[in-house]
Amino acid sequence: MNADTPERKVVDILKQNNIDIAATLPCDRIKVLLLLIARNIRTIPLTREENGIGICAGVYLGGGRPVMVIQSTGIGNMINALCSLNLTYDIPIPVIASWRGVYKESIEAQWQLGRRLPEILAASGIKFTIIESIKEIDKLDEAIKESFSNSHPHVILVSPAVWEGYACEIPEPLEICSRSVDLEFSRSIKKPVLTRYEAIKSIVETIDDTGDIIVANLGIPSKELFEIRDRKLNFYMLGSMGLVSSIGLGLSIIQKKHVYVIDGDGSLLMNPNALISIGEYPAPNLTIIAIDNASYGSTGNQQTCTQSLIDLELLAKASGIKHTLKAHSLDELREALLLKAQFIHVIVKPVNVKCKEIPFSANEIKKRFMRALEA
Ligand SMILES: Cc1ncc(C[n+]2csc(CCOP(=O)(O)OP(=O)(O)O)c2C)c(N)n1
Repeated sequence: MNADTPERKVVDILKQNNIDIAATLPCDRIKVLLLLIARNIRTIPLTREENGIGICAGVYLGGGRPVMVIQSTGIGNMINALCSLNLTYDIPIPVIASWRGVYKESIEAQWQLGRRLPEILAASGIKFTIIESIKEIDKLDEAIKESFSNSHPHVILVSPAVWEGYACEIPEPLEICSRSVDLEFSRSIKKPVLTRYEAIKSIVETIDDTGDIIVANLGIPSKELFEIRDRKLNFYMLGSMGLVSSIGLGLSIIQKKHVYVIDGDGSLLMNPNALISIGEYPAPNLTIIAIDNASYGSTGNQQTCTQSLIDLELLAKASGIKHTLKAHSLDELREALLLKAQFIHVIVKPVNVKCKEIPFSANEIKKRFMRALEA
């Protein structure tokens, strides 16, 4: 590949900035860039951009320097996560977005969001930089540095004009091999006896108190964990429903410590894509504990479809997660935790224990957690 192509310059800038993980989802205009990034930087392919925000937040919290490389339409899938995670906790993420809808755009579906993106980002309080041509490529370096030094997201909208006129290697189509699916699954789900509080207490009592990480889901699970045992290696989610397992994945990719994620049925059903990334990147130090009370417990126990339709363990298996277990009792849960199963489906009653509020700001939760990881 020509050494002076815009794509090469982008990869050089990423390397100069010590970027160690790139979370990507394709756009036709950056297919050559994506190929080059995959050859040079550890790449996590995404199935939905919002998950990249969770994974990259976990990577950053664990001491890494992530970047996202996506199509600008994906920003429409990320706004809540950017605001409720990155802006709330002060977590940086440079997002290189192939800016569609404006320059020589023939796809009508790109126009509406694409043209409005600068206003949408400005109104959301998200910093952004526009790069219109290769002459402005140094702005990418400045934006990456700005994101990390000020601990907030920075979107870099890169016009397709940047890549125009250079002779580039076109990616070869993949060779698709034959494959088989061997999945036999039959489980009985008993009437629940445990509560979420009892399950979380058992998790805290079973794991390594001084060495293991717990990432707890938003709402009552975080408050219950705080009430049972507050520790510096607890990361409490205050928002970003559906992203807790993605954050756990990011942490486990960059960290050696074991990461236990307390997720919920409502949250997993909001974002089952998280399981697909975990299936694709099986980290030996990640355990997802799906506490299934068949309801949106934190908002008043409205029923979810795990009661009637979906088995979360099967969903995990179908997503490529191999070592899964179900737990109805404290003994079963303890055993599954000691086995460090990748996914534990815990059947509980919809009971919320009244707990005090977590007295820390998001920034305090983040700083305390990151300091504990550095120690
Ligand atoms: C995008 C979004 N939609 C809705 C909510 C409101 N909300 C907060 S917690 C929650 C329920 C979470 O349910 P689940 O994951 O099953 O966990 P549980 O509270 O039952 O432990 C909901 C709907 C939200 N925070 N974000």
